[in-house]
Amino acid sequence: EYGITRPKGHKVSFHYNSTVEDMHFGKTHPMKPWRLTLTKHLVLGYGLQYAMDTYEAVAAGIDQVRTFHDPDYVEFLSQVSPQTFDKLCQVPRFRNHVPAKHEGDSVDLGPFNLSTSPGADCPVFDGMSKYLFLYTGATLAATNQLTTNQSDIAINWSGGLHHAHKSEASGFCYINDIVLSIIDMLRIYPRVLYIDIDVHHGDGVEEAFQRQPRVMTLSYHRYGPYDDTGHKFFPGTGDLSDVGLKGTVGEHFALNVPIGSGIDDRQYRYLFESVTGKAIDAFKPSAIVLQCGADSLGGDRLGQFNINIKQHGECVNFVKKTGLPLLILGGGGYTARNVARAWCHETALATNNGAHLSDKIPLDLVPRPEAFMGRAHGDGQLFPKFQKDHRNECVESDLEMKVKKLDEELKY
Ligand code: ZLM
Ligand code: CA
Ligand code: ZN
Repeated sequence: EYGITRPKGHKVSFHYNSTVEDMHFGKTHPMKPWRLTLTKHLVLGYGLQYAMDTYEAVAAGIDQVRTFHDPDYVEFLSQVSPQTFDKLCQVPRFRNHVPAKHEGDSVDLGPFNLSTSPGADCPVFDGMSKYLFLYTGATLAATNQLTTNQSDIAINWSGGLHHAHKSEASGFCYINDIVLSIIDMLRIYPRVLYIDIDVHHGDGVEEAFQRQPRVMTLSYHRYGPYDDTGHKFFPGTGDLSDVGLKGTVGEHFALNVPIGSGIDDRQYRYLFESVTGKAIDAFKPSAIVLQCGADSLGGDRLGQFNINIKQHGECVNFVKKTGLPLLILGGGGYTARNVARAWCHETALATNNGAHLSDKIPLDLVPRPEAFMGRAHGDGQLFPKFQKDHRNECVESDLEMKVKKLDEELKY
């Protein structure tokens, strides 16, 4: 009825474990794993499970996580809970990792930038250890499907946590599943291109590969001296001039596309297709990792762009058209229903040769139809038009200048 087909010779695998849905970062913390429940409900409602192979994720092993992260940090993460936090903080080798206190810090930070204060970006919560190793396990299983040639596209919406550093949590991210995946891919693929359409700069991934010419990182993000509230937009890095670590072989293998607030569909498409197209031509990747953070959508609680779900999906389509092995990951996304809409649509694009799902959500087949009914919840539409709530700061001449600068960067 909804035109779900399984194209011959094109395999998509979907990696997930429902246990991640039950996690709570804190009462008003913006990161809501519940968005993954909504995504799953839409995916099942549209029958997309028949168009791909679904795999139940298992937790990553400690040794796998150590291929990038500091062993002390991994050990801490594997043992931490609200009950064990204070005790672990007394262990001398963990105490060494408490960050220096800065003036104006609103919360007390413990080792590795973790905290039990409810106001922290990276709180310690019940079941956290399980959650972290599960989303990482899902990304590594998805990666394995690609590297062993068993899937053409592999999806993990619970992954894509691009801010985590070697021995520090940052910006709602604890284990950098993306870095672990790319490290694994480098055993098989000569070159890996990482593309990041989350509204935040993919700083953790860029930093991890800043000396690695076999990995090119390309992030599109909100960037500017100050945001609406007079603060720097998180994490405050990713300027146009940031092109990898100067004086190392990694120089020229990081690209950043800083963007002002309120960018619209047409402008975003112009930037994305010009820069991504040129990057693919110049770098000739053997595989691509696409982080699809949905906080770049209009109406996001934390984002400041005005792009609609169809344009967000066009980025997936554009990358898919290369025909290269493709790992699709989630990331940010703080208006839960829209995250679910975008990721369901993108799951369909991955499986279905660019055919769009019906705008009418099959409410009779969705487990909790009320979640998508009524005016406040989008009137049963998959592609509601977002009201433009951010002033468009982007001017054409400036976008052209950025494309030109990045094009020159790609000539190295
Ligand atoms: N304070 N609660 C994107 C990561 C964005 C750093 C300012 C903490 C929040 C935010 C936390 C419940 C991805 C910063 C913020 C408040 C220092 C950020 C807890 C609201 C709350 O209500 C909140 C009390 C919290 C955090 C808002 N944090 C908004 N923006 C950013 C991190 C992650 O999407 O890229 C990938 C998943 N942090 O701006 C502060 C500077 C900590
Ligand atoms: Ca980004
Ligand atoms: Zn984000």
